[in-house]
Amino acid sequence: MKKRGLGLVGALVVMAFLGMSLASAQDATVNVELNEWSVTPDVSSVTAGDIDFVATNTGAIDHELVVLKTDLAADALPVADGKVDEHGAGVEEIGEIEEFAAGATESATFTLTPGSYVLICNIADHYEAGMYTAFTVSADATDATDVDDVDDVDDVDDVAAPETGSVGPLSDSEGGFLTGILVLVLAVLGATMLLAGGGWMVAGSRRTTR
Ligand SMILES: [Cu+2]
Repeated sequence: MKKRGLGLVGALVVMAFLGMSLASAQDATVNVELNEWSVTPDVSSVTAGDIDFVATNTGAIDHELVVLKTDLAADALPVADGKVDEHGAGVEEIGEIEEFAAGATESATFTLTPGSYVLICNIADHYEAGMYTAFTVSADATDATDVDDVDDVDDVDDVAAPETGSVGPLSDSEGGFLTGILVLVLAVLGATMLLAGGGWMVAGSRRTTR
């Protein structure tokens, strides 16, 4: 009985891990609550892919959901006549669920690439009243541990350059970019050494750079 119980626990653990890896894969669903005056997704980040946005208007008046890709801070988007300029400098409109009635739920699927996003309601004056939130899309080739690594890079940036203030999303992309460059340089270096017949030097360089 004990052994069978352990086997069952083991199977459940394996199933839990499988479920977690499936959940972290692309094609996620993001449930977003819209009301006066906030935009509240149930997750603040997803991995890149086709993302189903399910927006529920829990407020008393019409609202909409606009997905913007931007490195600007969520509260610093360009505004004209009470509305965010969805095609303004540094802003790219990815998709929109047109305004819909209080109490209703609307959904749409948008293909999101890695980067920083802001979710807003762009009915006149609603953005400035507070209907916005930052949203992050990470690379789909990474798993949960890689996301942690990106956070670590962000922390290092914050410590090294406190003057830059709260530019978290920017730091993430900068960190990923620098890491990519580093990996590329190491790969080219390694290939060059192998071609030169100095395979032992690659092992040496790995030891010193890691
Ligand atoms: Cu609104």
